Order: sequence, then C-alpha cells, then structure tokens
Amino acid sequence: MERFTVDPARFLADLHALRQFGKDGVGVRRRAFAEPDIAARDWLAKRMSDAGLTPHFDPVGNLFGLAPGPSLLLGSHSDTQPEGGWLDGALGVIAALEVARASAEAGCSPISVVSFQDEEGCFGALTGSSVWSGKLDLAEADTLTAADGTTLAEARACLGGRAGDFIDPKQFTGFLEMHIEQGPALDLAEEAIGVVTGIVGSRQLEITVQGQQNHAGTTPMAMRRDALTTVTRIVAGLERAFANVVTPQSVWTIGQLHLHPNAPSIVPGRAVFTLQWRDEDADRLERMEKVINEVLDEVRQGTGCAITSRRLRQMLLPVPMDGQMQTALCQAAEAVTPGRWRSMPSGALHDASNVAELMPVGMLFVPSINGISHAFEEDTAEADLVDGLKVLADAAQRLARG
Ligand code: HGY
Ligand code: MN
Ligand code: MN
Ligand code: MN
Repeated sequence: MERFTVDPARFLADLHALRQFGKDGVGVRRRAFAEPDIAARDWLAKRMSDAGLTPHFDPVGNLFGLAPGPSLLLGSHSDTQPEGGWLDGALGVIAALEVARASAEAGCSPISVVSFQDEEGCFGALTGSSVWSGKLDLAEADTLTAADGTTLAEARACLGGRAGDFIDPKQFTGFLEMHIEQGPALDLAEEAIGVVTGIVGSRQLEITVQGQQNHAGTTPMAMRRDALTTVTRIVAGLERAFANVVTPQSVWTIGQLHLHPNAPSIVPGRAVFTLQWRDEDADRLERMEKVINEVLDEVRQGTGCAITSRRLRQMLLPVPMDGQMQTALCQAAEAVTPGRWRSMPSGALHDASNVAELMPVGMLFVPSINGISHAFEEDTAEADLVDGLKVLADAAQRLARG
C-alpha cells in the first residue's frame, strides 16, 4: 500500500487558522457568503495552492482544490450555523487538505479537496452540494432567500471573478468526509472513531397558526383563540401521537418560533414555527408526516384557529454509505485506533448525502465532547482530532490502492 505520513502540527495550525475567520469567543459565526466566509475561502484557496492543488470556485461558491487527473475527493464544508462550533465542517476540510498535501509531497496518488458552500442552510439546506450534485437546479437555488431576504443569486454575486464553471464529478473516484459526530455516542463510550453506515433523511414544514389578537386583560380565557397556547396543544399532540410511530433514533425539532405581535399585554394572534423531523427510514418519515397532519386537523377543530403549513426546503431521503468505503474506513480505524471504533448512523445531515448521487461516498466521525454541536462550546480533544486525521489518511491510501 502507498505510504505517506500526515503532519499533525501543520494540520492543527491550519485548523486554528481557519477558526479565526468569524471567531466569536470559543465559537464561530461564518454564514455562507458573509464576509468571514469569503475571507476564509480565499485563505483556503491559497492553502490549496500552497499544497500543489489548483483552487477552483464553482458558480455557487463550492471551493475545490484540484489534483491532476482522476483523484479521490476529500472534504466537507467551511460555512457555519449562525452560532457555530469551530469544528463542524471545518475539520473535514482541513483534514482533507492535510491528507492531500502529504500524499502529493510523497508522490502518492492524487487527492483533491472540496469545501462545499452553505451546508448549514443559510439559504436552503446543503445548498452547494445539492446544486453540484444536480439535486437542485441553480436557477431554482438562486431564488432561495436568507432570513434577511437576500437571495442566493444576490449573495453569490459577491464571488465576482472568482467563480468558474461547475467541476465535472467524473474526475473523482469517490468522496470521503470526516466530521465531528455532533452527538454523545462516541464520547460516552470513550471511543475514537465512528464509521458512518448511513445518513438520516429529513423533512421540514413551516406551520402558521392564525388565532385572534386580543386584549390580555379583558379577554376571558374561554373566549380566546390564542396562537401560542394552540402551538403548545400541537406539541402535546405530536408527543402523544408520535409514540406509536417513532423509534429512539427518530428526532423532531421546533427550532424557530415567531409570535405576533409578541407583546406582553396582547393575546398572540399569530404563531409561525418550523417543524423538522429526521429518521433513517424513508417510510417512517412519511408516517411521521401523516401523524403531523392528523394532529394539525385535531387541534384546528379543537381551537377554531386557522392552521396552515408549507414545506420548507427539499425532502431529503436517507442515504446509505458505500460498502467499499465503509470497509476501508473500518480497516483504517482498526489499524489506527484498534478496538476504539464503531459503525454508526449519522443523525446529522451532511454533504456526503448529496455527493452519493455522483460517486461512492464514505464518512467517519470523531467524538464531540459532551455531544455538543451547533453551539459555541462545540469541541473535540486534540488527540481525537489527530487520530481522525490518521484514519482518514490510512483509508485514503487503502482506496488509492484500489
Ligand atoms: O442540520 C444538520 O444536520 C447539519 O449539521 N447542517
Ligand atoms: Mn456539518
Ligand atoms: Mn452543522
Ligand atoms: Mn456536512
């Protein structure tokens, strides 16, 4: 098997350098196309060039570091949630850069690198890899809007002369994404590596409850059509009704709630909230949506409120990881961290689920301390970061040998 050795110190130095773009205390704010994101991408392009790769921005802001000829592709995303951790996405991009650099320095098989754009859904969800994989048409993506009303078309105009054509995926032999687990399993088990078996599917609705805005002092409780208490009845109904459908791995989240007019002395007339649910079984996602609609009907009747819903972002199907990729990752994990690894599903969404449309994909996880992510305090022990890098390098060498 080809042999090259990664440089943990150089890897960690680049990881901390990337962290500076949008740094806010221990966390990072680097939303897609915001100034820190573009500055970070320009820095990454320079580091790719220093590593002997050819940097290339595509029309939607995905940044590739291209090796000559057919190559394995490694990468992740470098944008973050509004309040993001320093490792979500960034870890996979910098680990990919270090593996590609070490391989090139040793004259081993070419390895290319990618940082996808807007994985964290400032505009859509997994937007950059969705467009590159053909799942989302660019013209449709351009109409997606951020919370402040900016369209993707307006945002990506800031790429200016950087943006070239879309890269032909046929030049890549497969894709590996290293990522933090973002959950508690590895940390609790004191294991070092998770080899991902599959990525969950996800659906999301925006639900609007229209009641009657009224005076908080003079409106008898029995005569109210209070939008907020109606939302609480929807939540109670979902908790009761989901019990017959879900498994312990199924998840659902109301992450965003807007009340109107949101004033202490006014009975809220309108509530608008997001309801997102995820599962590794496509049929169960469908059954959960049926339950949601039944609960909305029940609450509509019980409260007299008008309740409407609209689908937000695409329905994402569960995606299994490629068998050969998993085998290489399991062998690499056993070689680098013997007995301290497991195979496991991903409850988080990842760009790999889109790239799987184009080529064989694999993912590996390193532990998240206390399972925390999508929060400033997201972190991973340095030893675990380095072990993950070594497993990624080992797996890439196994796959390069073919
Ligand atoms: O939501 C997700 O799972 C991803 O981290 N954006
Ligand atoms: Mn991520
Ligand atoms: Mn994320
Ligand atoms: Mn991802």
